[in-house]
Amino acid sequence: MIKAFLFDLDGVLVDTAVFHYQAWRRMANSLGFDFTHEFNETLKGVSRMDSLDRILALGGVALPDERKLELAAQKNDWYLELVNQMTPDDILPGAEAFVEQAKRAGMKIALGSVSKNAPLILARVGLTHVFDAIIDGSKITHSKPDPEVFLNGAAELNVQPAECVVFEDAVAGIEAAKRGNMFALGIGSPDVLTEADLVVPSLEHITVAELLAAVDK
Ligand code: B16
Ligand code: MG
Repeated sequence: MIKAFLFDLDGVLVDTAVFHYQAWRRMANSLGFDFTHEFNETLKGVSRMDSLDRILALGGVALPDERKLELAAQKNDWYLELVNQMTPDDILPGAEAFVEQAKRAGMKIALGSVSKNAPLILARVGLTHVFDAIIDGSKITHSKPDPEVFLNGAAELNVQPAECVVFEDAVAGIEAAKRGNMFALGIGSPDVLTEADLVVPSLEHITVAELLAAVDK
């Protein structure tokens, strides 16, 4: 029986992926190269330092660790300039209504994000209070596709992994959910999220009752 919903943040509740893309591009441009929206897709759910390594590898740039830490800090400053302009209007369509529906249905709710900025983002959009547990980048050692973030969420909610549904927009996040033995609801395209148990375009397109019926099938 499903007892808990574990929500990814970026791409499920808010669209911070566009801000990550702008800030990482600004950094790549400062080093003399660029990258595409398609490449940005592969960074979703990937931690800050792992994202930096992937971008530098794409640009063929090798740097000492000290310089990499400086670049990551610079990117984060640029990213935060954008995050600090967020308001409750930046919650993705259907997300808040769905979470409220879930709470009324008695579900426990956790956040499972590898972002170290997750608490700030939740505060900006006014969603902090809906969560029974918040697992963010400061509480994990492995980014998605490792299941750690979701397993920690289940443990903090005191439920078994098989009693959880994970809501994810990233390929790495779906893999993390499946490796954690959880039902994976993909938010996006079935052509991209091929390993998800079910895919919907957004949380506007499914109700809690429809989701629980699909899990039971
Ligand atoms: P930060 P999620 C992830 O958030 C993003 O998808 C990914 O692009 C980002 O690099 C990562 O957080 C780390 O974010 O730099 O803020 O610590 O999808 O797990 O909510
Ligand atoms: Mg995401």
